[in-house]
Amino acid sequence: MQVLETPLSSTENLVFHVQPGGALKGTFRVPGDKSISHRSIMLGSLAEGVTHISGFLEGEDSLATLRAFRSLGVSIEGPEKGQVTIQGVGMHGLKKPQAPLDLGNSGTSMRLLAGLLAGQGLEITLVGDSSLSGRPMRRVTDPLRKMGAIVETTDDGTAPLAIRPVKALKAIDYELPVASAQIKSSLLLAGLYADGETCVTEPAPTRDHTERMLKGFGYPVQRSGNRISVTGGGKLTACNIDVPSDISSAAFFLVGASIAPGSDILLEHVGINPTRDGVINILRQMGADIEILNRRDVGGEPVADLHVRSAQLHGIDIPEEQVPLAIDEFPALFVAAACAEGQTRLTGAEELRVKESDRIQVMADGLAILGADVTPTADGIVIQGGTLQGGRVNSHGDHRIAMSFAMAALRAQGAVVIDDCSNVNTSFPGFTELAAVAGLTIRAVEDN
Ligand code: SPQ
Repeated sequence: MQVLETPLSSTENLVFHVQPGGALKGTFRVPGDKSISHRSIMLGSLAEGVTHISGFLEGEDSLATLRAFRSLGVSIEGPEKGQVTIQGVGMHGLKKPQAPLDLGNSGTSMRLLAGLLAGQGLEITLVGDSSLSGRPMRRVTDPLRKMGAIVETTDDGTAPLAIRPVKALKAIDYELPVASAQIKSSLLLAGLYADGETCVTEPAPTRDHTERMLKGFGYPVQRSGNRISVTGGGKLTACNIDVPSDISSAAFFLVGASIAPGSDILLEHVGINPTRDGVINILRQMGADIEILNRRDVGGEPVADLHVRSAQLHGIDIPEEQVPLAIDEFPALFVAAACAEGQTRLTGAEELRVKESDRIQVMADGLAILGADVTPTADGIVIQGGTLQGGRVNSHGDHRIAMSFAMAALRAQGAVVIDDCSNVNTSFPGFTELAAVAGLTIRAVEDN
């Protein structure tokens, strides 16, 4: 199979060396929101007219989406300091790519594109790196088939995904088996091309960036409780998008500043969409000192500045309704729990096992190396707070695990060395530089 772009993630071992102790101080802006960046490229490409994006995340995941749309014939300028300009081709203007689309490490790109491309009448193959090629895809291909799409997986239900042309898609009424914004979004995007009204019911609220952005592009979206629907056959009108800072990237600093005595930071322009703010709610329940300042609305997304000062955290039973609202922040929250007084218990989070890594097991293994008392369970973890020592841990190529262990060093009694960190670039380019300015003593070393 010929792939046009060079592979998105490098194979060399990028190792983080983080010295123990320190405090976080200063005013910072973390990079743009990954989920919103993906969606801005997708909808901007299908819109009529020119879409300008500012604050676009120049990380490998959102760049994978951008390159995919270039390969689908869309003219996209940038990114240049977060600015991107898209000449929209309209709902039916995408062209057959010359080669499979390489989506690197990005689950969002693959699952949303499966839906968006299912009704284009084009033959397209989607491929990813070894981590993405191990993640479950039937969760989107099964309902897409019910809509009449032809989207094939491997026998294991994984990528590559082979999309074949079909004449038409039909609307379905689908109950999501898991709380997943990626499945919801994939079906809504396919629904734009379906005959009739596509309805998706979610078991619990999940991030609603797709719905908000569709409305921003002038496409009607109905919501009644947990049931969301779109009617096919409409059009998108180009608009300007200001991408807020990613709360999932801010989370490392929220945790770092909370656990490191003497810390005092201000994180500017952070997206605080209520379907993403679980990390703030959970940390506050643990006793964190987080002030939400200057709340405002930016292009349909709530944004604020977050002021964080260190505090003595205590363990809690994490309320299950917070789980989908903080799903990507648990690696960082586990570090907070390991530094808290008493026990923290997480349940209802089995989805963590099918992310870029098995985030329950990989975090449990790393925290145990650092001397924490952790017990992984099928759907969560139990963490007894205490003292952390230094040690060498492996992120298993998972960006969020790597950055979480970097913050753990703030409370460790020896240096923390983290293997396999190059995928930090998928969501947080410039992490080591920003973390160093904030007060972490961190070095990234290539070890071939
Ligand atoms: O894109 P990818 O690789 O799936 O990224 C992750 C992450 O940690 O960055 C998950 F591993 O975020 C997902 C998130 O977990 C991004 C996302 C979205 O933009 O719609 C939704 C969530 O996934 P899901 O499976 O719960 O819908």
